[in-house]
Amino acid sequence: APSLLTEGRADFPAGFVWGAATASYQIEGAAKEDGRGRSIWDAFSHTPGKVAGGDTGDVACDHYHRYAEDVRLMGELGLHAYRFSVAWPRIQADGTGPADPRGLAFYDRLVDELLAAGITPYTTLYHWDLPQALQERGGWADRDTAHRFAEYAELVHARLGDRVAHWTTLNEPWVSAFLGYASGVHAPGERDPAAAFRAAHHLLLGHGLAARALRAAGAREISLVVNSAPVLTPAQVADPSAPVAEADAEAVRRVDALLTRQFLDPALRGEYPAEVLEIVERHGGLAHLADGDLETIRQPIDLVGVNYYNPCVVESGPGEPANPAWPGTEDVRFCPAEGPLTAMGWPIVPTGLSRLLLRLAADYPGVGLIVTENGAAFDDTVDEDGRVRDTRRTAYLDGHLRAVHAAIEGGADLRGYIVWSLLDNFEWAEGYRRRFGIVHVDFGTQRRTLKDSALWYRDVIQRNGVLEKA
Ligand code: GBH
Repeated sequence: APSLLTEGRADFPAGFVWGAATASYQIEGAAKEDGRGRSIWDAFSHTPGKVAGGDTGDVACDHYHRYAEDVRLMGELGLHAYRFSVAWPRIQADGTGPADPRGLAFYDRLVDELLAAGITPYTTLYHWDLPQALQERGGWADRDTAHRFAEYAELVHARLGDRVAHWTTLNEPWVSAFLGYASGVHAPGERDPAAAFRAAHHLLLGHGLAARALRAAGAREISLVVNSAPVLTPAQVADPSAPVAEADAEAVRRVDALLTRQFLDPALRGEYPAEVLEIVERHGGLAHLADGDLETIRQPIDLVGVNYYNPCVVESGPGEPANPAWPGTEDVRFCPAEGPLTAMGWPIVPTGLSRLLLRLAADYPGVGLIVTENGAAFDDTVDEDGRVRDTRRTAYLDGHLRAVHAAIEGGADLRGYIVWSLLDNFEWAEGYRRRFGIVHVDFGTQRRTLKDSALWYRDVIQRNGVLEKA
């Protein structure tokens, strides 16, 4: 019922997992410490003009040194789970060879600190910081990177697997492939659609090889995290049952195939959608798809992690060139956002999350779902009394939690909700000017301040639900 999305009390099932997330390059800093090699994000952020304000992850939240304080904050919030990623170049400086014990030791300390605080670690193996040495050999556009990734995954699991049960192979392969190699807005900053489709396939292959290796090593729970979104026409954003003209439906199908089905169909069904193969064929061809790849990619996994921020709004646009991040979308118009926006300029549409979760539950039965990222950037400041009054973030989170609740009521097998992000951090091409944290970070002093949304979230976790009013 739509009322569930907007009002009333919503209680979550017993055992529902409440968490917060970060990623290595966005928070750790200590870019040259303990043998850490360079990643594609070090190279990219140090290239003038690539990141707003010339910001880099050299220091970030200095979490590498302040992890114990950060875990204490997590404890204050009562988090059940902390989702973090491992920086591959801390484990293998150039992406190959034996593990560096100093890099492993950092994650070892972090995991022990979490467990001592009663917080369950959710470990992501790849959140975009590829060793630069592998990029110089082609990066994800080269097939070998998939094999290197599986070896790296085994090294991390060998050290942490006795204490970490929850393993994610990749965060958002669509972003790695299409913002990294097609639009060039992210590292490595290439603009080559054929390379982007090869990267997408090799990321999937890396996922399959790593999932197989993790399973053989005894990993308890394995997941793939995707950035997915419902693809809607402008009319459908306001009214889910609005009629859709056939030309618009075709635009919607193509964008959805590229965004979601390109990744989940191979991973969960062992096949690419026909419309994706047809687009790949026109962008460099299919020679990189080897016999047996789809069997490797389709490994039994336990969960799909869903990162949701906003719907993707498109309609038919005869004569439109392809969006650079979306090769194959000629004749599609990507519609500008309307209504209330976050500081990223992203529209706030909580119903998009319930639609998305119910759709994934229906199309990919038999795999659990977990929201691994959801959150919003606003221009937060610390008031004189030391408070951060981020009421819009609380309202955003409240609305999206109601959407998650509605999806559970609708039958989706939803295991938990992980907010993006624990901390204000290095927001990729936007640098530090965009703040997603429920904890404010003063990047001059590294002082952390719980925002009002963090205090609200603590109460949500404690009562396992949201009240009548946020
Ligand atoms: C996530 O990615 C990341 O996992 C996280 O590290 C990051 O900090 C967080 O979200 C906030 O940005 O239509 O071509 O312009 C963001 C997912 C998917 C959001 C693509 C922007 C627009 C693509 N992104 N989306 S396009």
